[in-house]
Amino acid sequence: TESEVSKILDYTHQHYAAPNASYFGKANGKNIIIIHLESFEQFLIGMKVNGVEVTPFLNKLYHDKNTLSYDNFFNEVGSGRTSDAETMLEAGLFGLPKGTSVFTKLGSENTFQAAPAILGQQKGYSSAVFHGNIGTFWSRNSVYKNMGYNYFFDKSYYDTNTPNANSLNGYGIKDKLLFSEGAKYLEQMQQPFYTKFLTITNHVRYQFSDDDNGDFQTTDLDDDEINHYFETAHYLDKSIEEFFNYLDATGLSTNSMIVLYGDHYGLDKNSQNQSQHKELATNLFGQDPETWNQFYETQYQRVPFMIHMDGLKGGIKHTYGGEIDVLPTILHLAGVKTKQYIQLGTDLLSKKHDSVVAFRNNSFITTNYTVYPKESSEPIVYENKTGQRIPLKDNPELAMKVDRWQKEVNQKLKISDDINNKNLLRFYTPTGFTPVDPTNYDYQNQIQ
Ligand code: GP9
Ligand code: MN
Repeated sequence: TESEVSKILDYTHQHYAAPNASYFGKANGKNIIIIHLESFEQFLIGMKVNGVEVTPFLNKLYHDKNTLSYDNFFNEVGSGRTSDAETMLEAGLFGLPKGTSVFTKLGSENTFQAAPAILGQQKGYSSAVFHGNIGTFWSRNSVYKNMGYNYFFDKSYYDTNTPNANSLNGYGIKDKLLFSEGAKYLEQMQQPFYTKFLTITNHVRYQFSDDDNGDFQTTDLDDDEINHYFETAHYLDKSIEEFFNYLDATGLSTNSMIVLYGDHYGLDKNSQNQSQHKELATNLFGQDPETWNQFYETQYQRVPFMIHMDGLKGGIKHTYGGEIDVLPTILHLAGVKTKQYIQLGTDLLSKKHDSVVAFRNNSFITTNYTVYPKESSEPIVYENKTGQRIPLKDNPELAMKVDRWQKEVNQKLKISDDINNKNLLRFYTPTGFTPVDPTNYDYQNQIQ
């Protein structure tokens, strides 16, 4: 109700991180192109297999002088996976705690004040999502209407009858086709546009056909899923390169800001319930298997986050942050103030950025520590630098800090759950914002 909303507004005002003046509005009036890198983990950046880079194009982009890159950026998804990453990106709210997704459980009914509507109303942006799967997956065809997306180009919009015979995998058309076919629609969009390309080929099972990857030779580990992961990641990298070539050729790259992020882990548990990250770390990166524990699993929740734009002052930033922080970061770059919106992250470029990264199971990571909530006795705390466990009983000062961080994390997740579960945004309309009317949109998607 209204009184719950006013408490939440107290919270967001207290936690508000004002934009950094040297970045605010730097992308004013530019197109915004989001590239959602399916299941793409940070360790792939710079990695070589058999002497060859897995993702040569993204590696170059990562080091480009016009790219802001982050190496301590974490995925914060729960069971909603891709759709949770989208909820954070578009609405600045977390996914749900367990077993379900905001998109499928609530998104078709709930009120959002999301990126496409904000940018559309405040800066005249048109908006679209491009995705190779059918429109009903994760209920996207109805959620996007509530978020104010003008267009949703799902699988049915792309011509799969191309010379590229292997155009499909289990979850939809392959990424090269998504970008090359998507370009037909992108070209016709009114500028500036806010668009999102959801890639899919690098999705678990990592199905792949050999003819796409030239000479790339993958690893030879016992777990074939890991071997295939590098192949589809390599393919994804190529598809991004082709898309960038297209953006350069059409001149779109000079008036666009391109944002890339990995949505969540790609390696997880294999059938024996062994950690694939452990397999990777011990077989390829030389870690002693005896040392493996939850601390390392959490370190492997890093995913890339990059912002590329002509004239942007780039560099590799070590700031700790996560997916919840993307929305205010992008809006501030676009020259949109965010104080009146209920968004739970903070601008990564702000001097007031909150670097405590909350995970959906209430564990968290800070610049120096990785923490798991107390179950019976004390919280489990590791030092990031050494991976050593720090007993809190000898360290009352740290114990107090951990306690404070944990309360903050719990509170933030609880506020997000209340907003989502009780559909609280219907009781609040930010100044200058017009509630979205989903009946304004008709996507003509493939529905089965
Ligand atoms: C399906 C795709 C995959 O359309 O977004 O979703 P995921 O399994 O990663 O949540
Ligand atoms: Mn995903």
